[in-house]
Amino acid sequence: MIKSPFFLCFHALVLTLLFCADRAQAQQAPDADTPASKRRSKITADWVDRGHTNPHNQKPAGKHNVWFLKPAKVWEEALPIGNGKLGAMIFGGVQDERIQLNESTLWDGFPVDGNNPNGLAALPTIRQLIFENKNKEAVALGEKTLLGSPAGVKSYQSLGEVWFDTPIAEATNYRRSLDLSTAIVETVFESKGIQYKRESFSAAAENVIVVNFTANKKKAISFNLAFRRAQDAVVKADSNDPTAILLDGQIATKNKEQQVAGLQFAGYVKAKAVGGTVSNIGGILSVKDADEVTLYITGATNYPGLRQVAQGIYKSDSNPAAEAKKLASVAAQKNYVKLREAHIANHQRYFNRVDLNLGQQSDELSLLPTDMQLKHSQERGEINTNLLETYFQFGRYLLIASSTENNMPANLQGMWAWQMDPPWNADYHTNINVQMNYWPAEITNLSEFHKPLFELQEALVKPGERTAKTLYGAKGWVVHHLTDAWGFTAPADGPQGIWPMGAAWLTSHLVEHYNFTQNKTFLKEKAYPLLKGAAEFILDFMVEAPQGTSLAGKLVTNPSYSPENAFFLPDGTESVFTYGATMDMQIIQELLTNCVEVSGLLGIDPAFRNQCQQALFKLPATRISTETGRILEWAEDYKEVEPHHRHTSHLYALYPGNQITVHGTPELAEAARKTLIARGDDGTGWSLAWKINMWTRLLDGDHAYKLLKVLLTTKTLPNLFDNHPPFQIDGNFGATAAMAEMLLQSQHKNKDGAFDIQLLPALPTNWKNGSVKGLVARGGVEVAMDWENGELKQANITAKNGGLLSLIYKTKTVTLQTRKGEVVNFDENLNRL
Ligand code: FUC
Repeated sequence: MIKSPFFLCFHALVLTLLFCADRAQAQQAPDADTPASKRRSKITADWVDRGHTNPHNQKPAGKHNVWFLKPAKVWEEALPIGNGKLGAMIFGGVQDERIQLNESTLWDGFPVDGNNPNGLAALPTIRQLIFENKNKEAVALGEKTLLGSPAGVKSYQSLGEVWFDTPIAEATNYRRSLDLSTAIVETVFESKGIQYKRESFSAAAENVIVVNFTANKKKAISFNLAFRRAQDAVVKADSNDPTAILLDGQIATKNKEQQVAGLQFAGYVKAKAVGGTVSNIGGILSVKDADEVTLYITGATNYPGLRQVAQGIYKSDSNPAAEAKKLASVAAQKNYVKLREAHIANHQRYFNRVDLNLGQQSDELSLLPTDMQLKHSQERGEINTNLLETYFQFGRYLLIASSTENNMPANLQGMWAWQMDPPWNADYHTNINVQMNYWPAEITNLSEFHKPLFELQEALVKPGERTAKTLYGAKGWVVHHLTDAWGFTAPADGPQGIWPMGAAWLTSHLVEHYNFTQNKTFLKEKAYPLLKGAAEFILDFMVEAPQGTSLAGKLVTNPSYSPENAFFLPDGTESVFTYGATMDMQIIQELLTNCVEVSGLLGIDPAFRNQCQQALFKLPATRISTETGRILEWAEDYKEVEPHHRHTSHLYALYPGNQITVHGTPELAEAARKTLIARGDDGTGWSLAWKINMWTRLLDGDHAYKLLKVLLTTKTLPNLFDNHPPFQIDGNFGATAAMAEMLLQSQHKNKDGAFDIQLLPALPTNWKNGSVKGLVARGGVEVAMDWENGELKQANITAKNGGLLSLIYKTKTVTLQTRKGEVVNFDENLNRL
């Protein structure tokens, strides 16, 4: 059944409309409660429907799958694959398949100098107005003089979509699944007695998406395939290759001179068939009567890469169409089975490092497809452990798929976005979101995947130095609350964007990378220059709070802002601008302490170390409100406009920072607890994930688990993507990190300089029996352990770097010297075995 291009386009339009309608539905509230008496039978009924009537629809092999018994109707049900550069969402359609594509460098825009030239002159007045409580005037002047132009970034965009129509109208025994341990999406079904199978994966080595079609009968595979993109591209046949089509485009964004200045991009699909025919007439790729087909889907842009951007090079002279074609052609020459095996081996090198078992599960529930498991979890208000393990591993899977070395960091949607202008441009938000993406990187043994975040920092240094100088007359580099692929560092989006703390926060990730890996070369060559530059800015930016203010004589930030909450001034008006917001001071405390420690460790820069040390003496401490007993969010005890605000910025020192700990600073920890209670147990996806980490740091595993349940049952989409709403990936990463920290923490350095490694510090009562292997503690220590009835049974510690080891379980502590690579086993009382 060959269809015309017009038919395909029309068909695509109809499906898009259906898709939009379904999207609206997908945001609706979960199903109503089911009475307890009916629960079991309903689960069983689902199970019987699913399993016993046919052999195909059984739980897929592999320990952790995200799987369904029907094709995706909406994007949020599709399954993500990616290699850090090329990603796709696989819908698993039978008659109509949709594969939505992303290339991680495809950003609208180009580099702009958005720094407002009036900032520096106005800064002293803005500061004075803030210190005098004339916040309204300060905001008005700040908006005029500090906000950048353009006041925002352009968007990350979808590369396009591959659609195909098949003559298969109906299918039975349908199943689609993403096996997290192979990173392969499989779609299987039967039609007219023929069994069909499609496998899709994104191979990292070849940078290609491979889709392999097989059937258990010869000549059974026919389809027509088209490329689509909503704008800025044309689709054509490859005139030199009858088995391939090309999507060729350039983002139509224009520069000041009205010339088109957007990135060039290309997509390419090549089909290789066994038996049958392949043709590419009119930009439609047609496969007829094949025994087996493999598609090689590629994409490329002329974005040069973050390393080049760091050197001020913003375009490469590559030809994306030629590059995409080359990638597909090279991959097509490889043997499919070998290519597949190499892909699995590469993925498992990282993925298999960690194994998590949370004990007994309800067999009935764990046999169900993911969407049904989620539905039953919502009804029962309890999550079966199989789903939790899968959710944890899904977070790791997503990091491997969206953040590979020498590629872009994971953005607000990782790398998966179907729109031309996704929510918040799918950019890099630096006031929580991009940092949260990387919280699981070290502790869940994916340290390599942290690196794109460091490359982003390097790309922001030069533009960040310009912004620091132009707006604040300061040395060093600054980043405000968001950035993009082009080195955007100016304040954006409104007064809340005048928050010059992005660089300072980002650099904490460099030190954490060192803490976990103990890589001194990295510390010296990569981390320290970035840290120093961020600190130089802060030292120049801070001012002494004048007499009459509550932080008189202390060094503070001004203007300052506590992302993203507003407060009431004493006269009842609302404001966001202030001085010395608690979060700023906590981030600065950490940054300057890091500079002192790192320069000391490296034995360099004594003068700068001393400067940081002097500033540290003059920083205000985190304070507790005498009225509420909570951590003060601002220098003054203002009332917040939104008491349940999603950001918990003033608890930075609890997580991801480490200045507040239960044993080291018990009063602050108690105030942090009260703050969390006041903020409430609800929130958007990432907000819940942050709070789960905070409850975990307060060593309250049950409260953390309570919020994890809220996250899974109210802010998780059918494909397990986090729902802000809408989809935003940070919540996935944040919750994965928190689950790891329930089992292992190491943020506290003891007086001998070793990190205290706490085993099972916040184990929820519910996780009675279990085991984990491959988690990593600071100091470069790999941990495996088992527990039973909520008690440690044994622990197995690999000291990858050797040195002093400090192990804590409940009230027991052991310290011992280890050799590099030494493995030490402990029993339930921390006695060596
Ligand atoms: C922060 C949050 C928003 C959203 C955006 C991408 O500004 O406050 O909720 O997550 O980032």
